[in-house]
Amino acid sequence: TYDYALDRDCTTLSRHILEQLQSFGPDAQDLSALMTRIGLAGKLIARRLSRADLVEGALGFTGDTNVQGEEVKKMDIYANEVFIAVFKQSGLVCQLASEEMEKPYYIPENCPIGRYALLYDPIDGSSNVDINLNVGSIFSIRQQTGEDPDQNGANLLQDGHQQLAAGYILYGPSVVLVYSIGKGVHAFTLDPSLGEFILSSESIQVPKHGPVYSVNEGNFWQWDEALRDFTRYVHRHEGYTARYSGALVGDFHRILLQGGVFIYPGTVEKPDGKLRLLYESAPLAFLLEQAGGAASTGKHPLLDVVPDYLHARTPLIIGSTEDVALVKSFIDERVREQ
Ligand code: P6P
Repeated sequence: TYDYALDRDCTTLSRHILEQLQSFGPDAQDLSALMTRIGLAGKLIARRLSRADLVEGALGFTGDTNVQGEEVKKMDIYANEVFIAVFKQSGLVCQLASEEMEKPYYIPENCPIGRYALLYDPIDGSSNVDINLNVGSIFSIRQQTGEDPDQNGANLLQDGHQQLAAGYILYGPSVVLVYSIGKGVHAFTLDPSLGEFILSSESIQVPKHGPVYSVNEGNFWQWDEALRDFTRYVHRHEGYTARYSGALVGDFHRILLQGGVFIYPGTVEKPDGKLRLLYESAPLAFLLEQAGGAASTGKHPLLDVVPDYLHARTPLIIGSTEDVALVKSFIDERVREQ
């Protein structure tokens, strides 16, 4: 008899990619190799996180600040170095752009021009590391095209539809890698006994509506009136529940699986919101549209936005189509009144 459990345990990331692409051409091989290396980065970071309190020098601050103007944590630097180390000799990636680096990192040696660019947030939600709550890594893979004479990532300023692959690794009770190469959204769970990411959910579809709204209501006083209208609505209507962990990847993963909406709006202090387009919002928007959801800045579809700067921010409203539409209905109502 056919052993489905054994076959499932053999469905690793690389095998799954080749099956998705139904081709074994150079691009398929490249994407499979790229995703396998993303998986290796995830394993290395997961290993560090799982013993962070016990590893001398793993936690705490470096004393520097990053492009966010946030204090840099040692775990941010370690995770950033992991991605560079993993892709250094790949011969696949020429450009690495990260929240932790003002300018992209180039891998000149053994790297034919016009290969791939990796844009990533190595540890998102790192404030959660010290209290052992979930954190994540977010990644986006693009074709490296065009010149970057000033080495500031000018060739990466493209809309989100151009992404070849996108996804995240959620470091939670289990380590889950979720990816899409434009053929649906699929989740893999790290089996520590094998040291492999094994297929756990295929072709994930986000519910059309969900009970969860995920937003930091502590910023209520900083929001536009439209967001306050939405919040008053969900406060007054049953069937909604608030869930917010302060770490984007975990909050997003809940929306992907259970439906609802995650919002990081513009605020008085940060009119364009806090989240970075190219390596936080756009990869998640790519995934969610593949899963039948929606993502908006409040004014435009998120994937249409072309940033003017590598670390550009946008407001983010992302989740079930009906819930994103509800938030937008309050925005549009306020616009009509103006
Ligand atoms: P706030 C973490 O610093 C992060 O970038 C995201 O992971 C998270 O969604 C957001 O910021 C939380 O920001 O302002 O609600 O604390």
